[in-house]
Amino acid sequence: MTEIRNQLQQAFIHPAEWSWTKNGAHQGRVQHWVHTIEKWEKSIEQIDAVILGLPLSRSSISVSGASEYPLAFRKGWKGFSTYNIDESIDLAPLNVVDLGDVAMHGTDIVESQKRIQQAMEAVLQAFPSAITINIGGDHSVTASAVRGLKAVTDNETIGIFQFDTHLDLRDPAENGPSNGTPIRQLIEAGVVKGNHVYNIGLHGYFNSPDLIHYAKKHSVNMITLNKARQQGIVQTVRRALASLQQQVDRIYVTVDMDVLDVSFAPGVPASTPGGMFTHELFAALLEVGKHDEFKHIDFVCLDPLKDESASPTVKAGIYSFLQVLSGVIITRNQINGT
Ligand SMILES: [Mn+2]
Repeated sequence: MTEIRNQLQQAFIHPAEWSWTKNGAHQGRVQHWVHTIEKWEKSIEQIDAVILGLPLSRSSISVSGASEYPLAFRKGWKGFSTYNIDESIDLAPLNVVDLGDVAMHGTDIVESQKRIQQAMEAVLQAFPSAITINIGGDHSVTASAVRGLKAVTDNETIGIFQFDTHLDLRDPAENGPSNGTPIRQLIEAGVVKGNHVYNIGLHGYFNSPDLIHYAKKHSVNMITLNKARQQGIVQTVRRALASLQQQVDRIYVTVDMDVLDVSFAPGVPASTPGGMFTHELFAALLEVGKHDEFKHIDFVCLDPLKDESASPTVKAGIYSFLQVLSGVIITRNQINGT
């Protein structure tokens, strides 16, 4: 483990600046359950999922404190039990290990993004069988993380499964490596093909005609929220995942929390009216976690500094993370016949 910890450190992954002190009083709560890499002494193979914080938001088009989310995410665990009463399952048997955060450069966005890519490569090499859970940061981190994924799995075809109000296909020539351009960056770099991108959650008046034109030209699969609701959100996710899985070797799921309606997600700078309800996103993410090939996910663009005092958005973010893992354990229990 010492060697692994050194490798992570060389890839700019540092222990979280803040972590929970474990004691008996936390029994059964999320903060008691999530391990830290510093304390993990069992084998690598026993790790089911790793958490990596990507605290970058200087690259956000709207002013964003999403860099503060990894910290708020960890602090918010105390409000959650590992037991999911809706599904009658306990997440406790899953070994989830928090690797800490990628250390960002003070001012250089491109340098920070290179570090994210390098960190992702190191994580994939160190924990090849674990589910990777990236906690942003703004949506630019997805482009860096997927580049890292591509570098490690070069002969594999990667698909993107995106929950978002926006296409994120703005022109990098105009907007740089910002949170408005990650999907276009990946398409232009040949990392991902447009027809291997599925976006669920598009609605209303938030994507300009030139972006729709680009999406159509590159055959990006646009599934509007209205259409998903008509066909059932869970059904839509199931069908879209199955269809994408037939075309690619590996799926990277990216959850831009701005997919949520602004009334549910006041702590997301780009959230809008007419967006997804929290219960719809939670149901969708349970379905994502259930998918046999589910392996990689990120949660981005949540700015805890903009959240309201009762932290509705941070809580929705943590709930979303737990839903995915509930899906994972449901499928494992089915496979194991328990
Ligand atoms: Mn986005």
